Amino acid sequence: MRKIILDCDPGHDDAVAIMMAAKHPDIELLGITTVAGNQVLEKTTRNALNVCQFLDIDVPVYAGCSLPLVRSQQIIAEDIHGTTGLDGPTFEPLTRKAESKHAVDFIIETLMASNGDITLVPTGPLTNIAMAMRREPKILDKIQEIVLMGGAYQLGNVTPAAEFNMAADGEAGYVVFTSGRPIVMMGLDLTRQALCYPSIVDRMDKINNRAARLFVDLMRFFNSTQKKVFGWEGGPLHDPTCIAYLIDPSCVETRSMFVEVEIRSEKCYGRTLCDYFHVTKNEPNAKVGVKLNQEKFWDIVEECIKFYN
Ligand SMILES: [Ca+2]
Repeated sequence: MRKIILDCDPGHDDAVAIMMAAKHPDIELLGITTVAGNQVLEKTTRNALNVCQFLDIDVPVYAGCSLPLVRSQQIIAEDIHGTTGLDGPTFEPLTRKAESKHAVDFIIETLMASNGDITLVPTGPLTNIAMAMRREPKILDKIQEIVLMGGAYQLGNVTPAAEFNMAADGEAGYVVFTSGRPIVMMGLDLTRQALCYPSIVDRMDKINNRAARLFVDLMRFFNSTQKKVFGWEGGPLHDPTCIAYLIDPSCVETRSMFVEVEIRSEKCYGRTLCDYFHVTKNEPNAKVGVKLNQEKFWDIVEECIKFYN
């Protein structure tokens, strides 16, 4: 059983990641922390709570940072995730509340009280994680592994150079990739192999439970905006690749690389420079996802949805 903290910015694919992590017997979800990203913090927190309430997930939700570490402006992805950040499904009135503790404090306290057996799973901008590392550097030795969604060694999505999470807070990415802790990076190169085609949506629809209904409502909206923006019939289910990897690492082939995040350039800000061919001779600091076993991946997603009633 793998203990994790899911640090997210829901977000359609984050919502599916929450769904998958919450009930799988191989994962113990200690807490959900939220960060500004796909939408402003107030909305990403609300979305996390809505997903937990809808699916009856009994895990505490902690709100974190509402602004990036250094950038003066928060970028959001309203064109992809809509005005709520989770457009598509309709939720009942929200009665669940976020905990009063700040996400960064929760991350620090939980790690410090642990035996070094907790994996951090960030699927949004890395602001909370970087802030925790700077506020209490002693947590570094306590982090077992960081399995994150972000970056790309090929093409970006918000700029030609950069992926959204890294472009939203490049400095936070810089802090995490220079932390010296083991990192597994699921970048766009990998997540673009997890395209959720209409046939996949129909397959999950047949499970016919609450989680399947939420998945279908989320993906129908997500696929429509992905088509508008990128021209794809199926949207990449970015964040769930992290959860699938935790459940069965064999569904993702990785390659060890030295990765650094560009923070000085105007046009390439947030670029993850991944030394694929080891040309810098720098010691690799991350395992980067290169190939997804799609059959295994969708089987895991289906398995996770089936854990609900
Ligand atoms: Ca996300």
